[in-house]
Amino acid sequence: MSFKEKVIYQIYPKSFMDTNRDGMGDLQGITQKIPYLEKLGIDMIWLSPIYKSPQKDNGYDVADYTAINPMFGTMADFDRLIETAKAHGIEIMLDMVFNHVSIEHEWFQKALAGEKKYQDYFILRDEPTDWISKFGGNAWAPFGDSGKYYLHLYDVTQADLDWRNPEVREELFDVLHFWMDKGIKGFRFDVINVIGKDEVLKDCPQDDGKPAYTDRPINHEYIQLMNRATFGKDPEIVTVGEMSSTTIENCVLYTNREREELTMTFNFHHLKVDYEDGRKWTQAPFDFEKLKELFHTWGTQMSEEQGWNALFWNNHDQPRAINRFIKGKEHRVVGAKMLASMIHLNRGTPYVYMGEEIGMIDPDFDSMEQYIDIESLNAYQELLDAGIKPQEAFEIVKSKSRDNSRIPVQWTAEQYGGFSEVEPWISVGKSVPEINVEKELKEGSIFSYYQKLIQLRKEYPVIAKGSYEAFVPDNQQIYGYIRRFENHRLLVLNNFFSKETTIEVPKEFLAGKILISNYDDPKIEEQIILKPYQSLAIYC
Ligand code: TEU
Ligand code: CA
Repeated sequence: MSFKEKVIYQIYPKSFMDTNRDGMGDLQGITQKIPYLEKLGIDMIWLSPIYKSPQKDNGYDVADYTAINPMFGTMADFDRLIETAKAHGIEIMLDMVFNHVSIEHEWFQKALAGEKKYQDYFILRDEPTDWISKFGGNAWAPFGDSGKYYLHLYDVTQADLDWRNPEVREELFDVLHFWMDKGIKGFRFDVINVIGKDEVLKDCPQDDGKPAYTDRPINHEYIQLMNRATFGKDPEIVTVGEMSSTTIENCVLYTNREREELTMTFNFHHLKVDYEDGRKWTQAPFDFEKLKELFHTWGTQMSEEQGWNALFWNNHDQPRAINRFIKGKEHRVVGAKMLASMIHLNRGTPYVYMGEEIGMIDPDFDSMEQYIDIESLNAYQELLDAGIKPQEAFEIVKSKSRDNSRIPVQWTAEQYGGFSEVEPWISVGKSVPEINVEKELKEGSIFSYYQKLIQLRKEYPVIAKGSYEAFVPDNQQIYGYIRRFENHRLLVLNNFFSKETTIEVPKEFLAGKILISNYDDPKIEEQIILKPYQSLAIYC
C-alpha cells in the first residue's frame, strides 16, 4: 500500500492506557488496544517518545535513544507490541528527537566531565547570542563551571546537538539502524528543520528562529545524508518531518520524491489562526479567511510541485480542534465529522490523534494546579510577569495549553475513564461520562464516520492520488475543494459555521453520488443548502 493511502494514528503513550496501576500509560496498554485500532482501520501508529528520559518534556528530552523508559515497560514489551501490531496489519512509527538530548544523556554528562569528543557534540560558545528559547527565557545556559554556554532552543534540560559534527550524525544514524533492524517502518523527526545551525552564530531578530536557525539550507543536506545512510534504503519506510515555522517552498523541497529527503511534513500555520498577532498565549476567535487561504495555498502549491503534506488537526502539542473551531456543545458531533471529512478527503496523509475518533474535547480544568506541561507553566509565569491578572492568565493557558490533548484517553465512563484503576499522572477530562469509547461504540456515530473515511481513502484513488484545486475560495463560510484523478472527480464542501448557507453545485457534479456527509444525504441539485457544520462530498 502506498503511503498516500495510509492513515496514521498518533498515541501519546503516557496517556493512552495503564495496565500496571501506576497511573501512567504503558506499552502493554497499547498492545491491549491493537484490536480496537484495527477496527478503526488505521495503518500505522506514531508513538511519541518511549525512550529513557527524565520526563521534563514528557520524553522529548531523551537520555538514551535505544532504551525503553521503564515507566512504559521493557524492550520485550515493545517487541511484543511490534509483533501484535503487525499481526493486525499495523506498522509502528517512532518519534526521533534528533535536535537535542536531555542533559542527563551520557553524551552531555561526559561533555560536562571534560571529554572533548563529547563537548564537540553540543553547541558551546563563550559569547551566547541573544536568542530566546521556544519555551521562554534565554536559549543559552551555563555549561557547568567552564565559563561557556550551551544552546537549548527548547527547555534548559534539552541541549541542542551539533549536526555539523559528522560523529553526531553517525551516532544518530546508528540509532535509526537499531530501530530499523527491529522492523520499525516509520519515523517522525521532531523539529527537524532547526538542526542546521551556522558555524558563526549571530544575534538576530527572533521571528520564530528565522533567520537564525529555522529552515537553514544546510538542513536539506543533513536530511539527504540521513535518508541515504538509513531509511532511504527501505522503500516501505514512511518519514514525516515536524517543521516549526516553515514555508511551502521548503516543504516542497523536503518532500518532493526526487530529492530523497522525507515522505511528508507537518506544518502548523493552520493551527495559529486563533493566535492574536501570531502570539500563541492570547485568546482570539479563529480567523476563517486565514484558515481557508492557508489550505488553498498549501494544497495548490504542494499539488502543482509534487510536495506531500501530513494532514492533521490534533496532536500532543495542541488543544483539541473541536474546542477551537466548533461553536456550541450541540454541534460537537457534526463538527467533529466536518473537521474529519475536511482532512481525510484532502490531498496528503491524514493523522488521527488518540481520542479524536470519538470526538474527545479539552478537559475543562478548574485551576493552574492541574497543569503539568513545562511550556504552559513557563507561559503562565510570563503572563503574570507581564502584568496579566491571574484569572485572565489562567484562561489564556486553559485555551492553548498542550495539556489539553495530554489527558488520558476516555475508554469508559468509570472514575478515571477506564484509563487506569488509580489516579492518573494528569487529571482526566470532565467529559468522561458523556464522551468515551464504550459509549461511542454502542450509540455514537463519530467512530464509524472515521472508519468510513479511512476506508474511502483505500477504495477511491481520487482521494489518495487526486490533484487539488480550490473551490469557491471567496466564500465566507464554506471551505471547498475539488480533487481530480484520471476520469474521476470529487467535490468536498465544508460549512465551517453554525448557520446554514446555500451553495451552487457545478454542472459536472450534478450527476454524481454522495460519498459521505455528516447529515442525511441531501438531493444533489444546482443549489444545495448546507446545514450548520455540514460536510458533503460528491463523487463522479
Ligand atoms: O514541538 C516543537 C514545538 O515547537 C511545539 O512544542 C510548539 O511549541 C507547539 O507545537 C505549539 O506551537 C516538538 C514536540 O512536538 C514537542 O512536544 C516538544 O516539546 C518539542 O518539539 C521539543 O522537543
Ligand atoms: Ca502503567
